[in-house]
Amino acid sequence: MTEHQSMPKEGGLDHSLKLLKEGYQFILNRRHTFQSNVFETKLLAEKAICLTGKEAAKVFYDNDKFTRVGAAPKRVQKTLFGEGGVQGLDGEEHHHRKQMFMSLMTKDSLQEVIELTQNEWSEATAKWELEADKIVLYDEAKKILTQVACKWTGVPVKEGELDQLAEELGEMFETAAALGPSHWKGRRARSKIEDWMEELVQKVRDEEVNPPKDKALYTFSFHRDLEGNLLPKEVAAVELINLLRPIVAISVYIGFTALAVHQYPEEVEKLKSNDDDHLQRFVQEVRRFYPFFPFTAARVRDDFTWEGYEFKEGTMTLLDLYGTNHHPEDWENPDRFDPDRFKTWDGSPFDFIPQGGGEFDIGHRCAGEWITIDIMKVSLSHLVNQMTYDMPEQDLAFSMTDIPSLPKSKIVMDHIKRV
Ligand code: HEM
Ligand code: MYR
Repeated sequence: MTEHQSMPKEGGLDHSLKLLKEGYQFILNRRHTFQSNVFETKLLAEKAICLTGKEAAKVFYDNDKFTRVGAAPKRVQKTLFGEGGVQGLDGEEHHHRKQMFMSLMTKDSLQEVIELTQNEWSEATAKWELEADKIVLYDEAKKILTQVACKWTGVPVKEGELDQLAEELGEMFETAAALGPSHWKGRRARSKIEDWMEELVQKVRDEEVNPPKDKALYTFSFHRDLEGNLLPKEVAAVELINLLRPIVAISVYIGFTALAVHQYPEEVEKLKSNDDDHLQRFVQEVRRFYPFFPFTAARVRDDFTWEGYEFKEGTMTLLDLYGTNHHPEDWENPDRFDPDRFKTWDGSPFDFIPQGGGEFDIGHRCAGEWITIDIMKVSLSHLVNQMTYDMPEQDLAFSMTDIPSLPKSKIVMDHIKRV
């Protein structure tokens, strides 16, 4: 039997502001200080356990040990997640709802996302070549992906409303860790988009709007829960937004992809043949290397002991996603950008977790991970092989403390031409 030992603990009343100030480095800094992959701190006025690394991730994704009910802070629900969505469910209810998402991820449906993305990139590049002195790639990517997301889900949007929608979907994830006026901007964006989406779900149910039956707008509007009831329209709206918002969030990864293309020309050479393995490895390394989703949260389901440490029922627990992707126990030279490391990666669901770990169906691993990888590959291939451009003098530094992070300039490009 393992001896109980006391968990390394950060003293003091509350460290929420430090978390905001230190961003992606909050858990990492304390891992160094305590020389431990487990420690206790205080966040949002309650005791919180922080975990990092592959072994800790295995425990975090054990459904018998952790629950998601009541795990996401209210302010994150009001901006990023919404209320009543799949992120906060457990057990059978979660499995059934998650199935609603995963059933969209068929081969044909993913192929459709790839083709939509290719078309939007081609149209946009043609327009930039003709009309734009320069572009801000991140802002353009949000528009491209808003089109992709709406077409793929069957959500109708008028041409003139697209830019505004791209901005508002962006605000939901851009403000997820913000305070003050920015936080309120995120709340307003969510509340407006939810109203619009609820109305749309109602119209689909009333057959005033008739999307194709295989589109998410249709399947989510008519999804039935385990008791055979339609979802409240508020919840169906939250789940549809759980498709639109994160597809647009891939713009952050597109920004980092363009940065990597700029910073690692020797790696880019390998992409010129458009070989799928090389594109895949480059994209995986972008998702591992650059900071995006910092950590995820759950609560201890029932008391348990792990490695001698006691986890008490109800305790808020954070798993460091960024830190796990860079953990020196699991990665060689973790701070080196090296796509070839994925040649020999064993595919573990616990050490490479930019979009969460564990299983898709019964766990909370990101439902959109395959879409993300496909959209990134198409975008990378387009940047390298379907267009030429210059990157004028700009500030490409990205912060390790701002969540979400992005190169400061948001990637300015000029002299754009189609190839
Ligand atoms: C969950 C990251 C894109 C849909 C998650 C989680 C993370 C994540 C960290 C939570 C994992 C956990 O709590 O254990 C990301 C990142 C993305 C992205 C960094 C890049 C932009 C997408 C896309 C979609 C999507 C494109 C949909 C098309 C979801 C859904 C969940 C989720 C529905 C909830 C899953 C559940 O609770 O069971 N994502 N995601 N995400 N993601 Fe993503
Ligand atoms: C998405 O829109 O779902 C995908 C990307 C969002 C990244 C947002 C980064 C801030 C996350 C705050 C973390 C709070 C977790 C409890």
